[in-house]
Amino acid sequence: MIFLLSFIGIKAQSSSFPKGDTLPQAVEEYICEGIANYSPKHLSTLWYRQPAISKIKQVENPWMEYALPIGNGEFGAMIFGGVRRDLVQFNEKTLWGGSVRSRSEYKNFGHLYIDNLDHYTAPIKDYLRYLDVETAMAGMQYQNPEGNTIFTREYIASNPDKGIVIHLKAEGSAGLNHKFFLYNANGHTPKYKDSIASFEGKLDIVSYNAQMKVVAKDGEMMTDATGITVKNASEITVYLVGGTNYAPLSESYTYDEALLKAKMTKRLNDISAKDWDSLLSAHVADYKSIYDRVKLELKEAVNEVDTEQLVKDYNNVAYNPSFATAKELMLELLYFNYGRYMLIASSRGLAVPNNLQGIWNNNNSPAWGSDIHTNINVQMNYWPAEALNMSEMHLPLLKFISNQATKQPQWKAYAKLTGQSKGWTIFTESDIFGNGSTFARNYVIANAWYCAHLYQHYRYTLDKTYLKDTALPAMISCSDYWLERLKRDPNDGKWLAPNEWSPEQGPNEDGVAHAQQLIWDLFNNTIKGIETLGIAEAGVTQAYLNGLKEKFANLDTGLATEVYNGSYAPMRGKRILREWKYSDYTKGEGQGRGHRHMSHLMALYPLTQVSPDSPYFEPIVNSLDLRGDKSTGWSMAWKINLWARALNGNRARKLIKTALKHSTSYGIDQSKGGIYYNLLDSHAPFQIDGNFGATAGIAEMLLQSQFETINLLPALPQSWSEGSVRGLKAIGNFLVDMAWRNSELKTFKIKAIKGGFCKLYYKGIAKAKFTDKSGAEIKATKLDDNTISFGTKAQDVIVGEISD
Ligand code: FUC
Repeated sequence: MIFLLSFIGIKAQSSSFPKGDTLPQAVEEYICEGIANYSPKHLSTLWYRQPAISKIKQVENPWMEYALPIGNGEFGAMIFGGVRRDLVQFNEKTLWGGSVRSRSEYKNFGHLYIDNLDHYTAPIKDYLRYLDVETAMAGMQYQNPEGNTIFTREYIASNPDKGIVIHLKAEGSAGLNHKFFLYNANGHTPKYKDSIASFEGKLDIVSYNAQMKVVAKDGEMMTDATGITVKNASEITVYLVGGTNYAPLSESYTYDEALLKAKMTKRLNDISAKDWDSLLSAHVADYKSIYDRVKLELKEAVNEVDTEQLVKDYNNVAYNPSFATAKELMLELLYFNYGRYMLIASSRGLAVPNNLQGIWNNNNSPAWGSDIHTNINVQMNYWPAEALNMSEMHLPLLKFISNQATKQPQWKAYAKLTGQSKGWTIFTESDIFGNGSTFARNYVIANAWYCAHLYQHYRYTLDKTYLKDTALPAMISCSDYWLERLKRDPNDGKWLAPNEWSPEQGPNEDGVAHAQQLIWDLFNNTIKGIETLGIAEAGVTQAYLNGLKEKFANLDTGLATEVYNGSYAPMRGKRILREWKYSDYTKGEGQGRGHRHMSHLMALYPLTQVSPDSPYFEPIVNSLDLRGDKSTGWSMAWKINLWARALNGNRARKLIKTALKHSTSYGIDQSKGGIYYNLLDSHAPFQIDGNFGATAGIAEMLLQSQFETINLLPALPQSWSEGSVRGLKAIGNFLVDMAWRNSELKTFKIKAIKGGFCKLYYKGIAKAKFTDKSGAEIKATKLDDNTISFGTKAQDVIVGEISD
């Protein structure tokens, strides 16, 4: 049973916090015969024929390979679906070890076990485990060996009711016989009383409290010091809540720990006063109010093999630019929707961004502390938020940035530490208490990257209150930092960021492209933000604005080219974008072509500095090509977005094919990027940025609006020949629906949420027929054959039809 022990956590025990609780002794799972025929109720469903810990498919890390995530935005779990012993491994977003003075890590919270008291000797029949991404519901079912009873189990993490609920049911002559108990991953053994289990404790700063209640229909219940036992019930509902006393704005980052227990007790009382049906319907309605805003259809996609088989079949089909099989389309669609699902499940509520694993972690020494990494990772976690019309899911990051930049002291102290008298900054490895580790302390440009997110939310929502209160104060303060820090290049007189780094390679130099492009973006957006509000509202003087504009006009843009003469023959002689101002590509560490970071290509994506008609477009695309395809999970996800911005849909899909390759490592291994069978992205190991990055990339293939023109189907791969999408968001707060056939746009609908000037681009669009929401024909202003515009009022709808 080595595989069982290794999964639940030799590592979980390496915590430095008081021990007391011990992991339950491993038990051997029953042999489960998988369900023969299954057709999921909803197309976007992950499903499996074995529990995560299975006697038949033994893997070293079932959590990473097979367990399925649920979450309510803050509190979540990984579902194993075991029959002999089920495991619901849970987390809460603010349960971090460490303090403002020491390196911190995101922790496992605990385990909820459901042991089966029926002692089966023959195999279980018709086993099924699933995660329905369309309703945010996980489940499992099986038949007992006698074949007289079907057992079902459903799991949700409810946002409206703030907890995890599990519903067990027996249909047939046998009843439910189970024991429920908890494991505290950081401290003392749980207590049990009157069908309620609880544990509490304290890490370095935060205190935590978890409570579980078991309610059974029919049958008998018994509570002892080791758990809650239910015999012969027809239904059981389990309620689980958990939280910490983390408080993002308090000086100590906590609130009074005495209040935490009462808060969790109330939460448990409230949720357990409701029955399963009402909790489920409130949960599904709440989830769908976000998830259903977008719908992607790739014609022919069918969900007819289990998800592990789907990945295998997908990997067995070589990339074909002109054709995708039904299974390939299915996995691509499912992966896209899974990314949306996981953002809703991990990023609602509290002003704390997703860490490297979102909220899901079973390891008390996770890779990189499962921290908040600022040189690509935490940013990528939020790439899908705006374009996929989930603006509110962006807020936990945006509010966190605003709090740290303007209210809490640490990031301002880091500005001083790095030699400036004004502003704020943070380093690459950071946490929820405002700390940055000592790693790469010259990488201070993360502040500007954060500001790009602050302004992006405004560009999509046009929310001026947010611009004034949240975004602009942090952006102006960040601009102050850079206005003071920039130094003049003695050769060309341009303003440069001193001694910066191009993550994560090459020399530290003045004026690396990465930093210059980010400062260009920061100043550009700050100027626009101030002009949008006016200087008085923005709280600056005209002299300040003039000074900012002057520095901006003389800023090194981070865009310069060189001819590649390195060792990769196919690219030799081509013009590429310079990664360093002074060192040539081959003199940096860029001799090799495969570095995972595309730090100097920021200007193409996620930033918006280089457009297809820019002289830097071709060199930047060459640089992208030079970096190659295969890499870590997040790197491939970034390349999907970059190739979409390069307007090369086929290459973007080729990257999707590469990114969805099954990963064969659970440890840190840069050469094993891909996905696990539960479709979690692999760096390796599991890192959620790649999930979110790929989801954003698919949106970027279908719609782009970064230059204030809505570009319809800018990078549609030939192999997605027929399909439709509903509800994508464009900059300027427009909603876009499109349908295409034979890889050509046929119909589209634009809804102007706030009104305003609407410019559309698609090949031959001027020939389209346009109607308004009442069906009456309307006239577009033709700018050229491919570009048209409309003036719109709030809630106006434009429907376009392009005839064959
Ligand atoms: C960045 C990357 C690594 C890894 C780490 C968490 O530093 O360079 O590949 O993703 O973050």
